[in-house]
Amino acid sequence: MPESFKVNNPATGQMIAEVSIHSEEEIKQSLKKGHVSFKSWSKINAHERSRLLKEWSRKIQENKSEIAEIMTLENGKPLKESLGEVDYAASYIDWYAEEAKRIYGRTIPASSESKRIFVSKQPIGLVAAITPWNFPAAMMTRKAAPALAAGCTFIVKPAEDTPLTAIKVIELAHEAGIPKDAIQYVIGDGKEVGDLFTSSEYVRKITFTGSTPVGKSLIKNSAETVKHVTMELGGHAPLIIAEDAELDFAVQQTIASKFRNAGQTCVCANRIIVHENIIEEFSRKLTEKVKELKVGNGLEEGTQIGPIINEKGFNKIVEQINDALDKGAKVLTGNEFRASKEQGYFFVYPTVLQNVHEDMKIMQEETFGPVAPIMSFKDIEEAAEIANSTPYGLAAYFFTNDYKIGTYLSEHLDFGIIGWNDGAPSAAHVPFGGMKESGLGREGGTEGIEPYLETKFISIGNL
Ligand code: TXE
Repeated sequence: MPESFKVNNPATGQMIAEVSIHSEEEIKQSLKKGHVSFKSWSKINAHERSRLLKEWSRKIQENKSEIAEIMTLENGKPLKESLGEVDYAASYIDWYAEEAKRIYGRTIPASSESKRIFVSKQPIGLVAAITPWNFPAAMMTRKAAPALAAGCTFIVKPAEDTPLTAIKVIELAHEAGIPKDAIQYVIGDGKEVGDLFTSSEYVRKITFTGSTPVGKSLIKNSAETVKHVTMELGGHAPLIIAEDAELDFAVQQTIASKFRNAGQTCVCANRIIVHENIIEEFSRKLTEKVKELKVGNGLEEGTQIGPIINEKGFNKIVEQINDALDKGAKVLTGNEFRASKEQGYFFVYPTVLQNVHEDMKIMQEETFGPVAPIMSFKDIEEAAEIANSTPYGLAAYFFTNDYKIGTYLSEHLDFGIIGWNDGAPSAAHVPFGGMKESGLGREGGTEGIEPYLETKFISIGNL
């Protein structure tokens, strides 16, 4: 195993830092520390845990510009989006700082006068998280905040492409007064660290955001020691435009959903499904707006589309576009690239494809790039069928002011997140997560703290 790896700026390919990799022994030590620290952290009263979380959030806000700049340097997203992500990341800490004080038990009426039955909630123990590079701060705080709020201790392995943001945010947690061993990070290869996490006797829960195949292997490995799991995996969001939709609004929301983070989000609209009577007008309006999007280095003023994170991501996008073109798709704009394998940067210009059909890879596999494929439907039943036709079930969007169509789609789309006239429904106070192969469990909202709690019932007899 190499002793360090390089973190590169995906907009230029230049190295911005070299990060030391933790040895197997160091990782095992960190897991032990997290386990030992659970005994003291879980005993700290909820109001004090809440206060420490609020202080962490305050420190993140205080260092907002620095964190955002680090994020843009290692992830490539436009600085404005990075600043937005810092707020989003802090909002999970704020939300769970309050939820810490609302972990309630229950009293169950007993079947005999001499008995009392209580139900209590208690933290499950050390939580190990593996996070992706697309939201390097928020994907971590969305897990760390409810874990710490519940009284669990937390250890994270950030993605190899973007460890710097996570390191900075965790340093701020320590500065805020959260004990060093209660929230830790380890740096290393995904598979190697993942195996140490899943095989560790100290870890009681694995929480993961990333690709579906890796999620499946983590679930399998976690079964050995029956760990709790929360999985936020890939998505392939449909976005349906009904015949009556307000087209300008729908176009604006489609762009916001599809092209944020250069299309590298698990909830971004990947399959644009438009009523046949309006497909020409919608496609024209969308294409006009997409042509205006500015591609470039995320640190430059006005950039809206940054680079693709790495060569692997770039190759997958190009392969999907080529497969669609081979099978008859038509390019309305885009299908242009600025990439250098030697220098290590990969830009994909925002692309709109028409004449798309379901047997193209782009309609079946998560794209993770700024490509909007458009296909048509005749009636709303067909639209729902197309939408449900992949193994994914994370987010789905539709645009209509017809309450019957809206109600039908809300009830028939097999997705954990539904945006009805809303291209950006995610927030700290709502339950985020997928059905089918998009995952297990929910993060955010009141639901998001449950996975960090055990339920215990206490029966008192002979009273
Ligand atoms: O994902 P990986 P990659 C999807 C998206 C993207 C594709 C590949 O379609 O194009 O996945 O991206 C760690 N055991 N999503 O390669 O490999 C890895 O170190 C344990 C959707 O980046 O899943 C990193 O920390 N961990 C997604 C994290 O898993 C392992 C976000 C994600 O990497 C591991 C990212 C292993 N065997 C990609 N192998 C979303 N849901 O938003 C890797 N990792």
